[in-house]
Amino acid sequence: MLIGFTAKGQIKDSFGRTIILHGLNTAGGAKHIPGHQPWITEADVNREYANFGFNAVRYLIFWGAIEPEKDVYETLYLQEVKKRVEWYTSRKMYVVLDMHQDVYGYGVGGNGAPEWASTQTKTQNLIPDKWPWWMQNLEPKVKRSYVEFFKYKNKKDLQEHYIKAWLKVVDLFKDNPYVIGYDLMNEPHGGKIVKTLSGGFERKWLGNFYKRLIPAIRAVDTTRYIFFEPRSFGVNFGMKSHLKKVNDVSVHKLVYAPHCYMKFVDVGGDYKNKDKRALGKWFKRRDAEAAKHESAMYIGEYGLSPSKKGFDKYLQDMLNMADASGASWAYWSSDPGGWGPLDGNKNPSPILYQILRPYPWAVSGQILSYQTNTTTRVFDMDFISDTTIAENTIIAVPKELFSNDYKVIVTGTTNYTGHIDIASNAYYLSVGEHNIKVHVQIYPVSNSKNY
Ligand code: IDC
Repeated sequence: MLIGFTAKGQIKDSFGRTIILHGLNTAGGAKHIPGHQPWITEADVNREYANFGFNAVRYLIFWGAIEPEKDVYETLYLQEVKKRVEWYTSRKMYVVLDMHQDVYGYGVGGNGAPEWASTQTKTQNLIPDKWPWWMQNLEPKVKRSYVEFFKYKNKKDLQEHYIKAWLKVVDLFKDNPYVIGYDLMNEPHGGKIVKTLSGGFERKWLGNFYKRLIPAIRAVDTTRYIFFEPRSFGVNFGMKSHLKKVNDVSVHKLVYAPHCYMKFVDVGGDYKNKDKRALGKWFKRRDAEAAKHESAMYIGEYGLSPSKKGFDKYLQDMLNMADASGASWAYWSSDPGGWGPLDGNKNPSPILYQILRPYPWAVSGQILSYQTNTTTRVFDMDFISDTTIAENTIIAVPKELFSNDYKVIVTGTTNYTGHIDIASNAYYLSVGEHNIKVHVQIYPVSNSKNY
C-alpha cells in the first residue's frame, strides 16, 4: 500500500481514475518580465508531452499581473495565460495554476503582489544581494508587508483583492476539465520570524486566510482540486508544519502541496548520507501532514543545480521516496539552463535523465504500489482493477528514455488488452476482470543511449 494513499488522499480525474502528476514548473523567468508569460512555445509544450512523457505543469501566475492597479483587471494577461494553458490541456495534460510570490511582491523587490498592495516601498537594501534570494524576506519592509497582508485586521482589502484576483482566474478555467487545480499561494511566509517558526503564523493567519479563500472559490467551482501549501520557511528543509487541518466546503478535493528543498541545495556541500536521512524525515513529516489534511500530496517544487556533486543520487532518492508515497510532483523549473532539464540551447541537461521515469498517469482502480529500479530502469506496479471505469489505465513511459523500445508484462489476469501509444508516450491497458490484483512490469529492451 502506498504511504500516502488514504481513502481521501488521492487525485481522481473526471472518469474516476486515480492520477499521478509528473511535470515541470513553468516558469521562473515570467516573474519580472513585461507580460509575465513563460519562455515556452507550443512546440516546447508538445515536447514535454510527446518526448518526456510529462502529464502536468505547474503554471505560474501573478496577482500583480492580474490586478496591476487596484480594481483594474488585466484581461489581456488572463487571455494570454488561457492561450498557453490550452497548449497543455488540448493535449490532455493537467494544469495546476500557481499564484506565485517570492519576497511578497513587486513593491518591495519581490514578485507576486502588485506594487499598490504594499504600503512599504523598498528604499534600503539591508540584505546583501549575494545571499540566497529568500534572505530578502528579512528586509523590514518585506516583513511588514507580509504582516499587513496576513494579519488581515487592519488591511482587509488586501486579502479581499487577492481573493477577487483568484475568482477572475477561476471564472476563466472552471469549465476546463484538464485544469486540475488551483495552488492558492506559493510559499506563504509570515513576515515575523519567531511567529513563523513557532507555528503561530500557520495556526492563525495562514489557516484563517485559507478559511476565507477556499469557500470563495467553492462558491463558483466545486470541481477543481484546491492545492494548499504549508509555510515555506523551515518546512521546505523538513521541519514540521503547524497548519491545523484544512477543510474544504461542500466537496472534499484538497491537495497538500509542500516544497522540498534540502539545506544542502542552497547552502554548502554535496549530497551526503545525512542529507538522505533528512530527506527521509521530510517525507515522513509530509506524509503524516497530508494524512491529517486528508489530502493527496503534490510536491510543488524541488530542484537543484546539476553541478552539485551527488545531484543524480539525490534525484533518484527523492523520486523513489515520492513513488513510495504516491506523491505527485513538479520539478523547479523548466527554465532552460541552470537547474533546468534543458540547457541554454534547449538540449537535454543531465537533470532530465534523472527526473524521467515511468509512472501511473491514470489508473482505473486502486494503485497499491509502483517503483522504478534506478539501475535497471525496470518499472513495477500493482493495482486492483475497477471495470466500472470504462477508460484505459495509462502508464507513462518516456520516449526520451525508452525510445518506444520496451516490453510490458501483465500478470494477475489474462483478461486484458494493452498497447503502446507512441503519440502520447504511454502504455494503455484495459483489464476485463473486476477487483483483481494486476501486476505490470515495464522494462527496456534496447541499449538506448539515454540511460
Ligand atoms: C527562484 C529562481 C531564481 C530567482 C528567485 C527569486 O530560480 O532565479 O532569483 O526564485 O525570485 C522557491 C520559490 C521559487 C524559487 C525556487 C528556487 O518558490 O520561486 O525560484 N525556490 O530558488 N522556494 C525555494 C526555492
